[in-house]
Amino acid sequence: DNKTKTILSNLGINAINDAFSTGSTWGSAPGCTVSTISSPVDGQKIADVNMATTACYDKTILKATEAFTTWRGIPAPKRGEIVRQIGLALRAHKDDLGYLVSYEMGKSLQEGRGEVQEMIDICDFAVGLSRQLYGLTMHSERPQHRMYEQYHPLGVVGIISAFNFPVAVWSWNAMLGWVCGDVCVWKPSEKTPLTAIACQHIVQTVFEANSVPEGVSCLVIGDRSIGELMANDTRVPLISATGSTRMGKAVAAAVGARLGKSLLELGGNNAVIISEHADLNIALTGAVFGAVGTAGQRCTTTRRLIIHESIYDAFRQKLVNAYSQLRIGNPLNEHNHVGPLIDHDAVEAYLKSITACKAQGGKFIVEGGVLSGDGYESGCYVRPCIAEVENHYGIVQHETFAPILYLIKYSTLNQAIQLQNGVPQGLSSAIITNHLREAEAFLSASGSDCGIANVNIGTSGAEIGGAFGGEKETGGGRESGSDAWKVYMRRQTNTINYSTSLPLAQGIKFEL
Ligand code: UN1
Repeated sequence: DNKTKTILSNLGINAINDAFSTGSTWGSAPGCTVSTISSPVDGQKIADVNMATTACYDKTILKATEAFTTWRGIPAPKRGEIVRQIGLALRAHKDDLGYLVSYEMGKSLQEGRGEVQEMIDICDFAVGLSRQLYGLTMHSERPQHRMYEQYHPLGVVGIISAFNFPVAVWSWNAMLGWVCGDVCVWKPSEKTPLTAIACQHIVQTVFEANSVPEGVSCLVIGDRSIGELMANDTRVPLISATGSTRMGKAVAAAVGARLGKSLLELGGNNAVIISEHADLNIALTGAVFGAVGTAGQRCTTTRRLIIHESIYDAFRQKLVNAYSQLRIGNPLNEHNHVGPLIDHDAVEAYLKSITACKAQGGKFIVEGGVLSGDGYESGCYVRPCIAEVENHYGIVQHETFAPILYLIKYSTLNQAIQLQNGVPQGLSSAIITNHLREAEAFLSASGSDCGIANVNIGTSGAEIGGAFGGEKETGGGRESGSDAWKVYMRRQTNTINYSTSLPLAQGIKFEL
């Protein structure tokens, strides 16, 4: 579309088919296969991009490794200053980049801009952090000895990101990695290379102005074969991967086999418990945004509502009414609530899950289906739907990345918590209640087993200041805020003897 062309030229992007970039150098190699990217919004082709080969990957890693020796020597607050400038550049390009995210990925324009806002927020966070990479000091058991710990840069961070947050999740990793003194090699989802290319350009303008060496920010456009190369590569000490549990298990096995570090943010199966003490207006808006926002394609999307029996029928009716008012259509039109799924495979998976749900006993109270006709030409628009189910159904235990919401009834809070925890995933969770005891029980050690547990807020839309991630099949990683930065550094314990003798620890005597 024309707007996309204008935006690309605003960003100084002439060619968008290169398979890799190490900064100002962009390139491809003989043997690159071509992948055609089209928008789920209107089905129009956006670009043909080259997919990186092993040779492209190797070039990138070599440059990154070389750049690390310079970058790690720049004081952290100086690296933070450069990240501050990236935040300014993102502010300047917020509308353009937000539009590209929306057009390439299909989320609403507000959410596209919101995603860029998350990037700006993490830049600000990283700037502050660049002066706060604190280690502890300890009291040595030996006289005239000093003990402390310091955090050093780790090296090359491999970032594998997913299509659903095509730019924000990369930025959580890259901005923190950069202030920590690491260099980053990013493999974006092969479904959303354009927004990644745009980010690399924005960063590169700032890096060039600050004479940052080639290789500190690298991009490799490729499929899972590139992810596999990274996971097995001992030159990449940390792999941060976002995506399906299946992908995460493969990455963890490969990285683990070489005793590398991995940071995994995988599937969720997030539930909201709606208590009989809930403010039902908060419950309704939270549940509907959580379930249909981003067309159900957030890791934090609300997939299950666990509703108290005394309000079940009334709340079900409210949901049905709310769903009948949803406007499904072009996400660039801010009037619409729900945009398309990412591609036809996602539509297939959505349809299969609906069929499976029915076969397993699910009863649909809002029917699903694929939309066709005017405005729906891409074939990626589907109806958000709702089914009454039981928690143990195979399909309910599984994360389908689509707007299918499951309703489950409960009678006691303990039972609700068991249902909430009774899935393989453990990312986000919420309770809507005005009852202090219920809220605290939900947040206690015997409450939610998820990485994120909210009260009177839905499951999605976390702020960057907290550590983001989850337990069980969600992979255990934490990125973004709090002390998530520690995984991007190596910790070193230092003991210094300034006495004139050599006392040994644990009182051991050894005389020559
Ligand atoms: C994701 O879906 O991978 O909490 C990230 C949220 C967003 C990030 C989601 N801030 O919904």
